[in-house]
Amino acid sequence: MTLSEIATTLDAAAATAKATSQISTTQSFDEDEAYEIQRLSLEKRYARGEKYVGMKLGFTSFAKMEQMGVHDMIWGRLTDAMCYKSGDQLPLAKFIHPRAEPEIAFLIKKDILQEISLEEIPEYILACAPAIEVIDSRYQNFRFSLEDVIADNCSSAAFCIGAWQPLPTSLNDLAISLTFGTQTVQADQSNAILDNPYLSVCNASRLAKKYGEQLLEGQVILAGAATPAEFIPINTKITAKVQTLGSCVLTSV
Ligand code: OOG
Ligand code: MG
Repeated sequence: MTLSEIATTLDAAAATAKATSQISTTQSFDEDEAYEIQRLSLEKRYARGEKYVGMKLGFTSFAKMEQMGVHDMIWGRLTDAMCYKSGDQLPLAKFIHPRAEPEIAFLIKKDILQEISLEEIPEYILACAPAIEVIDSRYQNFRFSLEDVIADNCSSAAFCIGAWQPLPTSLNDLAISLTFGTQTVQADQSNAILDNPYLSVCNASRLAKKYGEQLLEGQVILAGAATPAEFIPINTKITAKVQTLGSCVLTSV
């Protein structure tokens, strides 16, 4: 298949919520080609009217890398159609085999046009918030190589951001948890995200510059999960909580 044909296959799998087979088992492609497939598949969403609203990072914690058997940071594109408000219902029929992750989101204050340092973050980032990311690999059994998952827009499917909070001096040593109903299904510390979640912003700026993607005022960055992801059961209240930042809720239906 050409890169464009792979993009069409992955876009159709996402749009119809039907899993497709892993690409890398029949055809090899490298990381740059994988990002080109991702770009081409997002073009199809934009052509249907969806808008790019920011970037998500993946595999920024060892727990996530271990869960999925891959060992490098990745990034994907978020669109307005993936965005849910806290308190919304999440219709599971729109997805293949969705999983939830507790995350931290950042709101961009000023266009990020080059790689920024930790010291520059207050100049470019307005606020942060607890978030839920819903990932939904378009590959059967959620199995993929690093190139496969990049091509598949890093499993991006939906996200929900809680109330924005002013940036604290540090985002270290905060408890992060994911709860289904009354049961805590995942919990860790914010340090699980690159030893410092603010480093996700620096890495997003580096990757945006490298791949020519936007990080503009009003757009968002998802830092990457602090814990492994959990399959979402039906009729379940999903809560992501970040100590001092608050929480964010979706209910699966
Ligand atoms: C890839 C997406 C990983 C994260 O936060 O690490 C990700 C996957 O696990 O399917 O979103
Ligand atoms: Mg994630």
